[in-house]
Parts: sequence; structure tokens; C-alpha cells
Amino acid sequence: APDLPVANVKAHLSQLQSIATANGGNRAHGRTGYRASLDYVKAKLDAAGFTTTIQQFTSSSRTGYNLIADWPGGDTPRVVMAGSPLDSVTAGPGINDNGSGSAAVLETALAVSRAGLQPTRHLRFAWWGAEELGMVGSRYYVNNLSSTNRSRISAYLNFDMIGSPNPGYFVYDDDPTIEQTFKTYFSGLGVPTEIETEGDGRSDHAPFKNVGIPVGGLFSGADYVKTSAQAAKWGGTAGQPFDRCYHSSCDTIANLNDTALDRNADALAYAVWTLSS
Ligand code: DTR
Ligand code: ZN
Ligand code: ZN
Repeated sequence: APDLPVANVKAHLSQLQSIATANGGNRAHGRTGYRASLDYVKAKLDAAGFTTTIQQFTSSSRTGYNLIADWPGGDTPRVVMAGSPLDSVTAGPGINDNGSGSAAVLETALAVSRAGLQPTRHLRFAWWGAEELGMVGSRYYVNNLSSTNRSRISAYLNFDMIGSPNPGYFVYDDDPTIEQTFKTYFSGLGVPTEIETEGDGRSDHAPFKNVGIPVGGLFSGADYVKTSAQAAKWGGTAGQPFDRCYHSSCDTIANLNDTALDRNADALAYAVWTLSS
């Protein structure tokens, strides 16, 4: 798997920041900044040879959109998906929550294209709308899968907040194989991880898990406070939240830890390469 240049991930985040700034300061469901974010991601994927689909839905009487990108080839009865919520809250630009996951999933997809990867399994990437309203977009996608298409999804990987300024390294403890894939990557870096406990059912992996699809993912922490034990192994500041700008106007391009962003993006790429071949 490639080492994703964190500069590329940051470039996507700078674009999302500009989009928020140009659209009333946010990228929230039902606002112009959300659709502009989706259009940015879609344009990159179309140029890289993906087959993209926009899926519309309604939530709180506003139109929402999911973006699905299929990498042509691979054995379609066995689909590996990687996705992330793309919408912010209305309070701010949502760069860590969740531009960070969205940008890392995008850069992984672009790396697949650059490599001309020919995985044995079919690769599908997704950016979800209205996650902040209760995983509305991802639930709409799962509910509208035929039972055949649902049974074809062998894994769904979720990335929601992976660049927190006072980062922790949390791995979802849902599917053991997926969990071990991430743990193997981080042990190769010499970075200790913890089980993600803050978010069961609190992000876009939940609708997939609810229908029995194996899920996993990474998380760098939100409004919980980093303990001194965690600061001892990860650095950062004990007694402070992992992301003090969670759901706030200060969740801007300055609200990131580049090391966490890079490590998590590289772990994402490693898992996509590993699980799809
Ligand atoms: N659902 C995210 C934040 C969040 C809180 N806990 C977790 C755990 C795992 C993933 C994400 C989260 C949001 O509020 O946008
Ligand atoms: Zn990297
Ligand atoms: Zn959020």
C-alpha cells in the first residue's frame, strides 16, 4: 500500500475550508456548502476514472445527497467499501468533523487510480449526507440496497474524525478481522491503539452493522477528555478534549493534527489494499 502524501489530504481540506467560507461558513446538510463539497469530491473522482453516482434523499424537508464511487473491475459479488460522512454541523466548516475522513477516503481512492490497482474484490467508496442528523444518508443507502447487493458487501470501513488536534488512536472493535488489519498497521508504526468506545452506533458504520455487514474504522476522538495515561502514550495534552472545537465554529483548517491525519490516512490505504486483495 502507498504512503499517502499528507500534503494531498491537506489540499483537499483547504478546498473544503474555502467551500465553507464561500457558503455561509458551513458544509451542513441542506445548505449550499454541502453540495459544493460533494461536487468537489465527485470532480476529482470522475477525472480519476471512477464511476460515480449521486443518490438523493430528503431529510428535514431538505434534499440530501450521497456520493458513491465504484472503481471498475474486481469481483462484484465481494465488495469492499470505504466511506465517510461529508456533512458538517451548521455551526462551522467541519474540517476535522468530518472533512478529515472525507479527504482521506478521497485521497485513498485517488491513490488506487494512480496505482492502477486491480484488486480481486470490487472497490466502492462513499461520502454520506446528513450524518449529523442521525446517519440519514448512510441509512438511506443501506435501506435501498437489494438483498443481493447487500449480501455482496463484505466489509464497510468508516472514517469519521481522524485528524483531531489532541489526537487519540482508536480502532473500532466491531469485526475482528478488520480491527486486526488496522492494529497490524499501527503496530508497524510503533503506535499503540485503543478500542473505540465513544461511538458505537454514532456514525455511518451503524446502518451497515445493523444489517450484519462486517464494519470497522478509525477515530481520533471528539469531546471526551484525554487522560494522563493516554497523553503518556500518545503525546498531546491530558485533561483537554481530543477535539475542543467539536461541533464548533473553530473546527477549521487550523483544527488538525497533521501526524494523526497522516497516520490514519495511511492506515486507511493499508486496509483498503489489504482487504481488497
Ligand atoms: N459521530 C460523529 C462524532 C463521533 C463521536 N463518537 C464517535 C465515534 C466514532 C466515530 C464518530 C464519532 C459526529 O458527531 O459527527
Ligand atoms: Zn503518509
Ligand atoms: Zn459531528
